[in-house]
Amino acid sequence: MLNLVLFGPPGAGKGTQAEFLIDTFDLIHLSTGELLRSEIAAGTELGKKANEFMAKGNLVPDEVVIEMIKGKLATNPDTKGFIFDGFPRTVNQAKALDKLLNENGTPISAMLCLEVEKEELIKRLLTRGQISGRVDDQNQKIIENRIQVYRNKTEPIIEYYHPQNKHHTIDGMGSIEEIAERVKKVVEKL
Ligand code: B4P
Repeated sequence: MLNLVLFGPPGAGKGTQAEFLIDTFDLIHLSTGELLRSEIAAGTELGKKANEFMAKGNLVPDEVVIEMIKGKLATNPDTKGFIFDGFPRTVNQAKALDKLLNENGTPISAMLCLEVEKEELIKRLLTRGQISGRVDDQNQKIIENRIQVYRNKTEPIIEYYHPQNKHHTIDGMGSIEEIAERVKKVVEKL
């Protein structure tokens, strides 16, 4: 089973590169951002709670996203593997994910870390904000908060995967196709 963590700051291209990986390697895409946005769109209690955090560019509490992922893993037992996009976002979430996967004997194969300069991240997200209607993409202050939250709470996860030899860095600057080619090369070697 191929279980990939697609990692990087907001706007690094996680969701974008996940599209290529799903087609090439026949994996199931689990994006916590997308799952949370569909809860918001459906007006559920979970969505209402998540929106309070997401609109400000803060992380949704660990227990909410862990429960959500747990449900998705259980409903897809026969897949060739998963792409975890935007999850884990804290060391706590990384530990919880390992626990869930180890119960099934299907650990994380690799963490693919997309590296992109801050100015480029802001440019990409503001551009998306003009068409997507996502409130968290429309305001530079909120975007900068998301990047700061990434540095403080999410980046430490690298220190969790690195000693397990699962951490791979990928240059995330350039065209979407160029980056997809780099990602593919890393995955093919696993
Ligand atoms: P996410 O939905 O994960 O949003 P994201 O970090 O912006 O990444 P995304 O994958 O959507 O964008 P991409 O870089 O592909 O999270 C949103 C919020 O949800 C978080 O802030 C948090 O509040 C909450 N949340 C989600 N998961 C959570 C968790 N586990 N725990 C707690 N809270 C959680 O693309 C960005 C843009 O760049 C796109 O428009 C794309 O077209 C463009 N782009 C991509 N690659 C490009 C390239 N090479 N060149 C030019 N443009 C490019």
